[in-house]
Parts: sequence; C-alpha cells; structure tokens
Amino acid sequence: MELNKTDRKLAILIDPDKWSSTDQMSDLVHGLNHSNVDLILVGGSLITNNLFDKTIQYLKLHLNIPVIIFPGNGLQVSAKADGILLLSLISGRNPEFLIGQHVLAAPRIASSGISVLPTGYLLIDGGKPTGASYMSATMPIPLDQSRIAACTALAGEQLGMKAIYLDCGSGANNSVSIEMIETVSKCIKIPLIVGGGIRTASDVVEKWNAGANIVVVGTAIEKDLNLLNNFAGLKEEI
Ligand code: 1GP
Repeated sequence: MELNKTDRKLAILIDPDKWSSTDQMSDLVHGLNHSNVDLILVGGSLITNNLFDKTIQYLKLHLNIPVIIFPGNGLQVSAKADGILLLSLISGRNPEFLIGQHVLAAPRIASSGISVLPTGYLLIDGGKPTGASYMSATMPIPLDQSRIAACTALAGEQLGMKAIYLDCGSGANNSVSIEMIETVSKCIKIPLIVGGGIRTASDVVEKWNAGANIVVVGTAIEKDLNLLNNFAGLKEEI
C-alpha cells in the first residue's frame, strides 16, 4: 500500500453493519464503479453482523479499487483485503488500543499476508461523543488544540508510524478544522488521512487544500449514495 505526501485521494468508509443487504451492496458497487474513489476502507468501532469478511470479498470481486481494513478492534482482520491500517490510538491513553488489540491480532495479520500500514490514529472532538470515542474509552483532542494534535502526530512519526489519521469519528457534527489539518500537515513528513463528519464535495476539496492526503467519507454516502456523483471529476476542478 503506497501512500505519498503529495497524494490527494478520496476514500469511502464501508461499515458492514450499514451495508448489509445485497441490494444495498449492488447499488454501492454500481455507484463506486462510476466514481473517482481511490480507496475503500472497511471497518467500524462495533460490527454486530458476521459480514466483515463477505463484505470485503464482495467489494474485491466487483471493484477495481484497493480495499483496506480500518479496524475498530483486533477481530477485524481478513486475508481477502489488500491491506490494513494498523491503527494505534495515540491521542488516547488506553493501552488496549495502543498495543493490546494489536498483540491479539498480530498472528492473524501475519498469516493473512496482507500489507500493513502502521498508522497513528488521533481522535479529535467533533462536537459529540462517537462510537469510536465510546468504544475506545479515550478522550478526543479538543478541536481548537491544533498544537496538541501536531505534537501527537509528530511523536507518532518519530515512533515509526507511516501515516497519521485525524478522525472526528463517524457521524461527527464537526469535521477536523482547516487550521488543525494545516498545522499537523506542516509538522509531519508522513501522509495525513482526515475523516469524520465530512459531508460534501467542497468539504473534501477544502481538506485536500489544507494538506490532507486522503479524505475519508462514510456516513454521508450511507445517507445519500448519489453523493458519489458529486465526487466524480473532483480532481479536475482543483
Ligand atoms: C470515521 O472517518 C470516518 O472513522 C468517516 O466518518 O462516517 O462521519 O464520514 P463519517
């Protein structure tokens, strides 16, 4: 999985709980095949159905877009994916999400043979508690504390992480601010992923312009699949 500091990529997050019917998946695949989406992320802070593996398999079968696991916990591993963002929740101080789940998942990740991208994951306060903040039992970084986010991201880079993910959490009221993206992006040499509460094509462009290398959209696509049409041709506009 190659990511670069010059990338401007769009990723769609698929939570298998939210795309559980065959009709939904068929519409999704049709929409994605006519979009300019660069990456598919699959995962969720809590997945209650048993469709994780099948969802990845279906997406791989019907799409020519890399499918990357965005794991909410150590159970979310599949050999059918192209890779995994191995998230360490470095904004938090809960050892379970800094290293604990990783120990449990390590043998399965190794035997799956999928590519691994060690990623420093920072939860940012998006104006409401989210599944990620609750399930990880961590306190997000306040949205106006860009310096804390930048120092945390820099520490992640110094620890050897290959990407940083700033996330307000799925369905957040507010997305990561332009100021925070600019501050963090300038501080690190590794690629920056930004997600949580991003709803429109213009939001995506703003985040790219601020320094995000990958912008992730999940909930907005669940609510309106037609939004994918707005994303088509986005890169030609900038
Ligand atoms: C959540 O960044 C992702 O981890 C996507 O968030 O669902 O709010 O788009 P949304």
